[in-house]
Amino acid sequence: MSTPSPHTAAAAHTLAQLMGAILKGGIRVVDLTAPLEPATPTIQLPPQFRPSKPFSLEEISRYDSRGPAWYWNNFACGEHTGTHFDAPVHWVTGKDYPNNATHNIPVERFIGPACVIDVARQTTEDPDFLLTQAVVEDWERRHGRIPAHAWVLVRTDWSKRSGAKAMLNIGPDGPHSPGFHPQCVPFLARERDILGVGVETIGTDAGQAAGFEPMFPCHTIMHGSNKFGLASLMNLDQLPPTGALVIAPPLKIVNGSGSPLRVLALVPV
Ligand code: 23J
Ligand code: MN
Repeated sequence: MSTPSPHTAAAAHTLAQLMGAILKGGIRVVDLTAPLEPATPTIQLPPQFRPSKPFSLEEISRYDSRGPAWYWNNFACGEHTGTHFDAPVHWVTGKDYPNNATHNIPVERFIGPACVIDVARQTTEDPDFLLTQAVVEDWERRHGRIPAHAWVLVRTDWSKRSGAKAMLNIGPDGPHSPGFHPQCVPFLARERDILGVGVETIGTDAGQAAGFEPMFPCHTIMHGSNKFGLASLMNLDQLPPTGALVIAPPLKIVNGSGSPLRVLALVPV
């Protein structure tokens, strides 16, 4: 081994301090992941489009004749099931970026500071509420400018709705759930150069976004800007507006468009 540089020593100190704070309680680890089970709601697209499989478990053995000392399952689900990551290659607008899939995105881009924008009051009053640039700029006047390489997490309290029916909130004209105003997405992606957005709803776009111009603007413009999405997050009410660090690495599926994942936030106490 070569002689450690002063930089290495400083970095080792930083990591030791981080671990110490996690163990002693100075930093709390908050799980932003929803339970993944057959009841986990999946996105409902208009009927002309092919649907995604819900989550299922199939027991291989459980300490029995099929495997006397071990328990394990096969599982099946679409890549975009439950708490999941959207890679740029998921959308046609992001298909030509290099390193745009789950296996080849540079791993540093899975970790970033969280800017948490609370619009729970607005979404309680209006399930079709759309986050606008004006609301983001008002947040910035109170909490500072969104830095580059940040995760922008939108708190709607949607994850407190229990069951697929309340989450999807489907009416005669399709689903009703909050999302992004088409004009806000280029602001976040290009003027703020964020890593991506995270939401509590089943997808990053509003329930009614199939009919927006452009169609599904968050997917179209975020992935068209080589940015990511995180959907079906929970516990955003446990995060401060700034100061938390979010870790969100998807499974290394070769040529994956996304994957279910565990999302953790490190929060100063
Ligand atoms: C496919 C088509 C439309 C949408 C989605 C997937 C998602 O929300 C997703 O999970 O990426 S809106
Ligand atoms: Mn998705």
